[in-house]
Amino acid sequence: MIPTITAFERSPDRGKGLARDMRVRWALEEVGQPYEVRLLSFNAMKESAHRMLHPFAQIPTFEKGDLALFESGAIVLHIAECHGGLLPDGPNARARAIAWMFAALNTMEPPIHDRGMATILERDKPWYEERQRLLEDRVRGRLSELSNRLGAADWLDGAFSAGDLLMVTVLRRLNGSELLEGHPNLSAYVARGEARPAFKRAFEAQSAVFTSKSSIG
Ligand code: GTB
Repeated sequence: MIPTITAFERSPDRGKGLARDMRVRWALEEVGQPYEVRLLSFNAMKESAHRMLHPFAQIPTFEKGDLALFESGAIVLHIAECHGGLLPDGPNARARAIAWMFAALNTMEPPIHDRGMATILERDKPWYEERQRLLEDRVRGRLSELSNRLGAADWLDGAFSAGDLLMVTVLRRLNGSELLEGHPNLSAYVARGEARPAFKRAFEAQSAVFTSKSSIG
């Protein structure tokens, strides 16, 4: 059965793959699961038909048979549990990989997201510069800790896992910033993720929305 996911009809990043459908596309590509994409306008996303799938009227969602899921982390975990390749087999290694999934979404993403949102929404506020410094310090702190833990390893805990997949998508939001480039091992880690064939296929599929209007992943 081919799952259907939802994505923005017009993402504000214009195809840079920063919206959260990218992590779901990447996970599906990693496990070799074909998928379809329903593109939504902002208005359609807020209509009751979509709210039935997503209580907060956002993307992405995932539908397969009688299962409908929201929350990108839950969707990636579901994909990883249904297919081999994104989680280790041993129970301890599997639990640690899932801990990295939570760390990506719960520890790293909030300060990175807050900084990104402030740059878009708060630029005209008199306190913008001061708050931005605080937000950047929080991101810097987390990046240092992550960089120390990663060290010279390729991936966070042994082989590439769903934890790395989520972490790379979270860190990509900082691509081109001195925050990420200040940590050459983290820049290389992101580049390693982006070099994976499955990432490239997912990236092409989402950027095609802006070029050829393709809707098949
Ligand atoms: N916790 C949820 C999850 O992980 O699935 C969060 C989902 C979410 O934030 N979805 C966003 C959305 O639907 C799109 S991804 N927003 C519309 C709304 O809330 O009304 C966030 C996003 C969008 C665009 C960029 N960008 O262009 O750089 C980056 C991230």
